[in-house]
Amino acid sequence: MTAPEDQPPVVVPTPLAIAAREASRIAVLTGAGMSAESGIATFRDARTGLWKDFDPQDLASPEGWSADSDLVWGWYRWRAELVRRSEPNAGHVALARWQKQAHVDIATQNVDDLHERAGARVLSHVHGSLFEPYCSDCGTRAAFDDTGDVPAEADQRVPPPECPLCGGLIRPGAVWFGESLPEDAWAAAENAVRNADLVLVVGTSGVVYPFAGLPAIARSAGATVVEINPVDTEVSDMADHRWRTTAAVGLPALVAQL
Ligand code: BV8
Ligand code: ZN
Repeated sequence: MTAPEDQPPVVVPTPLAIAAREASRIAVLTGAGMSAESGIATFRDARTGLWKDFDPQDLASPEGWSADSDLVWGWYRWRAELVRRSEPNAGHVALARWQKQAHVDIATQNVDDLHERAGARVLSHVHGSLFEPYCSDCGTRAAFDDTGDVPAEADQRVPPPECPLCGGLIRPGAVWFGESLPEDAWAAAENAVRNADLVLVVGTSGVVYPFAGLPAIARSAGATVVEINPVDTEVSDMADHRWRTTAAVGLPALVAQL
């Protein structure tokens, strides 16, 4: 394993370096790849993807919940514990640092809290949060820490807690497939990309709509769009520049040269 000082310096592509220095409003759109270097599995990377053991429609959907709420609750509770035991990576820290010196809006698909734990403000969690469970009947928010046992395995069934007000089942605070995004979160994300000079798309496969439509909206509004991702994605053709690097390598180098 070569020590970091032996690594060749990361060269920020010049057009991106200039755009980042000149932009007065920046929007950063993040997906599961943003948290990959914190050890949180992504959704679709075959070898490690969260869904390698499960069919996403079985778990991240209202149908999955009504079919087996113990399995769904156990999977989300296990994921929340995984996040709690993880740390923000250098990419999360770089974005938090950038926010101290420029107008940087972060809109994320991620349901983890690693941006916040790095000290960043998140404008919008468009797919909700692992840490904001609520009653599936009356909608009352449940305190995450009161939500009981932590499963040892991802597929361990854990009965969801009951709502103290109405007895309904407490559900994960994530937005499932077929569910509408929280209106305020979506509006904030769309507004951010419509008003940004520079939009970074970091660590997303660009598969899930309507979030995956944001780079096109940014482009039509005149923003420079830059993708930071080791591989091509469904939204690569919406990018003016494609930097084939990772979140924890690219973002710190970009922010360091501002
Ligand atoms: C909705 C929460 C209205 C749960 C998730 C067109 C318009 C509107 C809707 C649709 C449409 N077409 C289809 C739909 C339906 C559906 C959809 O998009 N389906 C897809 C599968 C085709 N959309 C919806 O249902 C949405 N709701 O539209 O409401 C409505 C209402 C009723 C009826 C109709 C419409 C709701 C979608 C929300 C689903 N919930 N998550 C949970 O977390 O469990 S989605 C889930 O996928 C996560 O949020 C995740 O973030 C998201 C997207 O995945 P990515 O983040 O991109 O992660 P992925 O693994 O795919 O990719 C990782 C990337 O990182 C890769 O590119 C990899 O190369 C890269 N990477 C890896 N390592 C690194 C890295 N990059 C940088 N650095 C690294 N180190
Ligand atoms: Zn209730």
